[in-house]
Amino acid sequence: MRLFDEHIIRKTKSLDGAWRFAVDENNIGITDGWQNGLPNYDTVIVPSVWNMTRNLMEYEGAAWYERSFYTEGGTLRFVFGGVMTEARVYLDGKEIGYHYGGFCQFEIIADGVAEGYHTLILRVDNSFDEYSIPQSFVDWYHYGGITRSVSVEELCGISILSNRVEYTVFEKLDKVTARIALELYNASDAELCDTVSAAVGNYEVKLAVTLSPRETREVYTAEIEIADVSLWSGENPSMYSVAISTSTDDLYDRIGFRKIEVKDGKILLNGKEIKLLGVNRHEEHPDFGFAFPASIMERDVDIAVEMGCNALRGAHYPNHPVFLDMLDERGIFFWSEVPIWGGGFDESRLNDSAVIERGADMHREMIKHYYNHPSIIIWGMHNEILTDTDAGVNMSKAYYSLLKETGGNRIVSYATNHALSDISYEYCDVISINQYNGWYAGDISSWNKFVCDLHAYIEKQGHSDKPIIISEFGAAAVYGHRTFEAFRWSERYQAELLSEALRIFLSDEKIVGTFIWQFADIRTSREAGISRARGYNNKGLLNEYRNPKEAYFVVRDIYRAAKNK
Ligand code: ADA
Repeated sequence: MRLFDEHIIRKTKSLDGAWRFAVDENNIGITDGWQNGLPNYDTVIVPSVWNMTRNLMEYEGAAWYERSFYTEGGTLRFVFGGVMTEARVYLDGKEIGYHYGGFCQFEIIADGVAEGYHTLILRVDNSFDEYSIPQSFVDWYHYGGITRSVSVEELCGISILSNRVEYTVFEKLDKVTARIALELYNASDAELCDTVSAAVGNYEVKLAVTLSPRETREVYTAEIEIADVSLWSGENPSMYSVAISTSTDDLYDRIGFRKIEVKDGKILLNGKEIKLLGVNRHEEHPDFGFAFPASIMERDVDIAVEMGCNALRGAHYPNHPVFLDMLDERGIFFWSEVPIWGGGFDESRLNDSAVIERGADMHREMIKHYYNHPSIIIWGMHNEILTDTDAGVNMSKAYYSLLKETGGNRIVSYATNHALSDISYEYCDVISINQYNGWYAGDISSWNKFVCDLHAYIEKQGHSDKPIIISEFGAAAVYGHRTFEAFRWSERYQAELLSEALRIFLSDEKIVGTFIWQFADIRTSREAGISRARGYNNKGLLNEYRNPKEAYFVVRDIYRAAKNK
């Protein structure tokens, strides 16, 4: 699902709605042949998380989904917006695909499908092992299920599987040259020749292609030069339509052109300095989990804008593409990352090539699906891993070059909780610090000294040319705990801490962005919940139902004033 139609010619059909569902607590499904049909089942609505089903709140493990659908047959492409976390997909009893990772779209092609009714079955598993990303110890909830929309498409002839608009903005910012990378697929058993037409706005190019039967190939269009370009920015979120077609297929998308760079210790957007007034947001809601409704996404954006925010960090995983569409349209900057979340990864995990490769795959997938969003100005490679060890350095080095080489025009960073002992700062464009003075360590007045120590440490490490983002800071406040005195867990204390921290950060030349932890309270995992009131991470400016705490209004006044400076 996007905010616009992706196809006009291609026949697509939503598979959202009622599915058969069965929990496989003892993991007997495969041996008992559930891939051929579920023996017993309830009905659930997809997309959703199973945790919202009565008595499954804490269920972790395997569960099965089944649905039948009608097709005119031929080559089918199943599109899964998100399945938490591992998916095995069966069509009429035959396994047609496997995917790992809960937060990115994946697609599976099945050819030679006959006309008529067919059965699609998924085995979904959200349990953890030593190779899981994230590991089981995280500060959010372990939801499971088919969390985003499912659809089936009929492919015909030379089909367009994906696109990536690569571009360069000219020095004078008046012109852009772009070429589109197209992933084409021949959905037939014969060699086919066709002409691909690709247009960005009114600029069109054509490309003749010949593909062998069932071949998938990446091709580039010729360069398109766009004169008098209207660049994308916070104030002017200009977008161009992208329209690609062959004689039998089509794909529509959008692109915004902009130039983001780090220069002289600043972040420059289209040559002009920007400061990021941000907040971290989980795409989670107590009633929907990760199957987050688009209408609430929109409300979240409205609330963030009203608060004076110009940036959001999608902690700690790729957000729904519709949310990114909204940010593109509203000119809000976004930090997107994969769920490599510190806590659970010890050095041996970080050094494990299977973990490193799985993480790299997640980065590649995020780049593939989110490349054209102008709002994403920062790729985050991981959060709070051991970047004060060689294992952390190696992982950062590998992901930094992957994201720089293939991630388009973006800043690459990671969020460290080792501000004064990190040894990986070489492998980021901006140094991003998670720090909780006044909550886990010291009191509110210790921020001043911390910031001085930070500058000194970064200088000693030889990176004083790099700008700094404070990527997390905050305090927990239980919603409604409104008191005269400011003490931990009260709304007043949270407001005072954020106000003092922001006063220091916003007046510091080298700090170019602040991301408050966090937008709204979130349900947290059993492990983390032990030390968290209500089993929630209560550091939200809003509670989980989006009602504001005192800090929301305090931050709103500060951010609005900073924005208008
Ligand atoms: C970490 C982490 C967040 C959250 C936060 C906290 O920095 O990145 O996900 O757990 O701390 O509230 O302690």
